[in-house]
Amino acid sequence: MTTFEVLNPATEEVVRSVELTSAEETDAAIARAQAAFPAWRAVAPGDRARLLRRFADAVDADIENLARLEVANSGHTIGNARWEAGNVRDVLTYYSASPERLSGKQIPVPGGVNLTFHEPLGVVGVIVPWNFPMPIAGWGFAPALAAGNTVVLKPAELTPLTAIRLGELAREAGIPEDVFQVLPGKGSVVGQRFVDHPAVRKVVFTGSTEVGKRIMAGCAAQVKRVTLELGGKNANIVFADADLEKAAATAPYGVFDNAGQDCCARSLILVQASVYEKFMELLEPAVNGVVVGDPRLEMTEMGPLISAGHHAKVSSYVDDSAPVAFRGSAPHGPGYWFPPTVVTPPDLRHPLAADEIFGPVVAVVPFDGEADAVTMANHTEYGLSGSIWTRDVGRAFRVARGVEAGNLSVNSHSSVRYWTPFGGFKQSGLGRELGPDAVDAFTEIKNVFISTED
Ligand code: TAP
Repeated sequence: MTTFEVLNPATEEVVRSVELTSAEETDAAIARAQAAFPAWRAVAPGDRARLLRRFADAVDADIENLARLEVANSGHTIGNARWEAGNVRDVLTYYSASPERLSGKQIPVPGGVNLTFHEPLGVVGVIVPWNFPMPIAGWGFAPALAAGNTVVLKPAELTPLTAIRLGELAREAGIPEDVFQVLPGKGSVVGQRFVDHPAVRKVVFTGSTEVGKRIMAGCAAQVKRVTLELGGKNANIVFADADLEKAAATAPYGVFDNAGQDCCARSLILVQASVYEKFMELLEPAVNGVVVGDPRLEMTEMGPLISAGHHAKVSSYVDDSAPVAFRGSAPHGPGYWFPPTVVTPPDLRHPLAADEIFGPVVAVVPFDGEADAVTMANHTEYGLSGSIWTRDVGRAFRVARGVEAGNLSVNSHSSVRYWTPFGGFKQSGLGRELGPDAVDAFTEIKNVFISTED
């Protein structure tokens, strides 16, 4: 049995050693999930709903523990980590309403009665990245379980601790052991078995676009269902008529939250040229005001990066030749610290303006008019989220409809609300999570015709 030492990214100390699941153990877990499927799908809708609500209650009672685990494992600020645990509870509660509402249609046809049914798929494999270990797990397993599927879940190798705890809480709540299994391990081993094993009927993947493409290609061999939530290079468009003070004060939080390790991070700020200088003057104190430090402290707004390897990757973008406008501060000493950094690349082809850096680095580039802003926001293979700052309602709608991205916010940086659909255009993904229709993505529609003729 191989093990992995989970490190605290704020201190570089070992938090815990976790056993890694092998390919054989993954196959055995998938076989157990497959065997558990007939009984789970047969649980009466009201009982399945009750079990999910009990699971939500167990998460609610454990929020402080889950949050502290995430602070230690991922370096998330304690405030964020509490929100993330609460999000798992809320998503479970929201989808606990689904089993009793999973109705089909009665469609008028000649010669009989026609009904549609939403049938569960079977075993669903959920592959989770390290940047939001709790919420991204919940967005997959909650609707999948609600629809009557069994679930095998692979957390990221770096961040397995809260997923393991959620598995324990599910069992405490009465969800049968083989209905929801958490399998810590390597993507190339456990994740790959989810793709290759024929009993896994759907893969829900969140992570890099590069790995996502390989997962999609692998799933094609069995026409396996797949949902992909991938990267983003999201524009925050600030028009001259906006509330500039508010736009500048909030821009750092739109990108530096979770140390920029967020696929929805607004890491490209497009500012109308006529107010560019003024915006930069307002942005500098806002960036300096971001409190970076010990993520256990209530006042902290930004913690460390996840790992030494990721720190090296982010650092490679900000060498001595990088066009740095100004930087905030970060602690020295142990931990993968990186200060909030504002850069001004000359054009959108520059890697600072084009790549998903996935760290606290934001590029600011001027634009001339509304049409330029839309063209520039769309100048990327990604299309996940974005923000539009303007006081002109017509412009807000025109630009929101013009930007090729799945999740846009006007005069705000909000992307994720569990009531509303979340997902990407272009190479940011395939399919949608959350919102009222997410359960449908974990079912197949079956059509049944019953003849009424003599
Ligand atoms: P990925 O390598 O894409 O990892 C995401 C998940 O996929 C992890 O659980 C990983 O397992 C697993 N995985 C890796 N290779 C696999 C395979 N062949 N088959 C099945 N599963 C596999 O992302 P990362 O290394 O965590 O981060 C790299 C970059 O991806 C980041 O710098 C960032 O740009 C981007 N990223 C985007 C997002 C979102 S939300 N869009 C989230 C995280 C990262 P292991 O943990 O064992 O590698």
